[in-house]
Amino acid sequence: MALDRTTIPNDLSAFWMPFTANRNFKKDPRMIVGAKDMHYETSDGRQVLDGTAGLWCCNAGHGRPKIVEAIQGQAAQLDYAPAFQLGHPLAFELANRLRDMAPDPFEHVFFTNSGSESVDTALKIALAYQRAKGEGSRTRLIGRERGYHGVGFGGISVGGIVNNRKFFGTLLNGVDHLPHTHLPENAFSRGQPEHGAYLADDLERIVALHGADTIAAVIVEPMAGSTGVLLPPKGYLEKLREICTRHGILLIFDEVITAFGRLGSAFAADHFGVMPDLITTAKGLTSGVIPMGAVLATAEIHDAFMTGPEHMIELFHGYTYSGNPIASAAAIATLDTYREENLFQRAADMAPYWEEALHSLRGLPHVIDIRNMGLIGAIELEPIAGEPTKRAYQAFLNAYDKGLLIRTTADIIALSPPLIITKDEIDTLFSILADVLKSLD
Ligand code: PXG
Repeated sequence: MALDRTTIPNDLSAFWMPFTANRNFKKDPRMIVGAKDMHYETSDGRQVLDGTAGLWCCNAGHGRPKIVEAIQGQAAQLDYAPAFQLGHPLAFELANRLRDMAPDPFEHVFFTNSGSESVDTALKIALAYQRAKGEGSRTRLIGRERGYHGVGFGGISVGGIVNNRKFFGTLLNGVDHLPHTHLPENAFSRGQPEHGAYLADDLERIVALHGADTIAAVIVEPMAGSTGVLLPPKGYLEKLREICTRHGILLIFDEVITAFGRLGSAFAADHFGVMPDLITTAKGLTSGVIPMGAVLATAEIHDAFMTGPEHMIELFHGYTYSGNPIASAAAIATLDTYREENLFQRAADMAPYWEEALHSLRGLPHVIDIRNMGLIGAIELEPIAGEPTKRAYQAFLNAYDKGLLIRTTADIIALSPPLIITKDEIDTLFSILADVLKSLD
């Protein structure tokens, strides 16, 4: 008998939901039962405009025919093949496609199943690379306050979101953090803020403290998403790159959110014109449809491993589902969709309209900052005294009731719609949001 996929089970207790107020949710569940293009369909038959591309991932929108067909076809052709010591054509084709799409220095691709795994993979490659080069004393990893790099032990160690770290013991040894880039004087910036390039100089302090020869890599989100959209100040990433290069430290861009068109180009590295040594991706790689991630590496890094006897495994790392056939098929179809519909350029073309509409919320109650870049926006609200996060959470619930999906983190509303959003839909989104803001306590 086919499962009924649209009615709500009468027992919600077994599923321990991720990053969710479980008890609260289960008293009053919000169930999604369908999705098409820019909209979700709820179990009570409502259409909800997707203002967040799911969780920053459904960049091509929902239910896109080419992706659906690719998954269906691949499931019938080859569902799974062992990922170690065997291959299947699509994983190689996908890697080639990513290499061709990536900035020049990136010639190799390591497949994972999520952003968290991409981060762990990149950190491990960085450590093993330093060792392969004869620089085994470089074992420290540097992250940044307010950084989000997923939820593996590597990611939460270099990450800087306090609640994601403090419950979980002592984490990785030998990690230090740069300061975050949120400066009050940059409030209501449009695009990259003016002030704060100097914050990258803190890396010199860390180098002086520990010695460059103990540091393997620095990892940052070129645009910090999860913490509530913090944009890199002008000149900041360039400075970070220069300091890393000068000290033989690898620079990792965590592009799990920024890759695949979010900023109007394939990668943030392209957008900012700053080249890291490793790039982590996931989310938009398959438009969120199937779990998959990828780490992009330069030839220099990859080739450092290709020494020794040829029958030997060069990197002792990988996942059962690295380059999974159905995920590969979904990713290729996703990249085809991006290309055929010119979605990255579309995002770039739509960005000025998006920026105007977003900043029109300035002056509404509780709004203390608005930030944007590409098809990303953030509205920071004044927290209710003594009750942080409550006001934004109310906004989330209220928006959902009014037919709009937004994300909130602390008292910041984050927006990141699918790249297919139209001007009319942008207008609808901000008119609902304006009503929501006016209705808040
Ligand atoms: N790095 C970055 C920069 C991310 O944004 C991850 C790694 C981890 O990816 P996985 O696939 O393991 O979840 C992320 C994930 C939000 C939100 O609302 C952001 C993420 C995930 C869920 C919610 O901001 N980012």
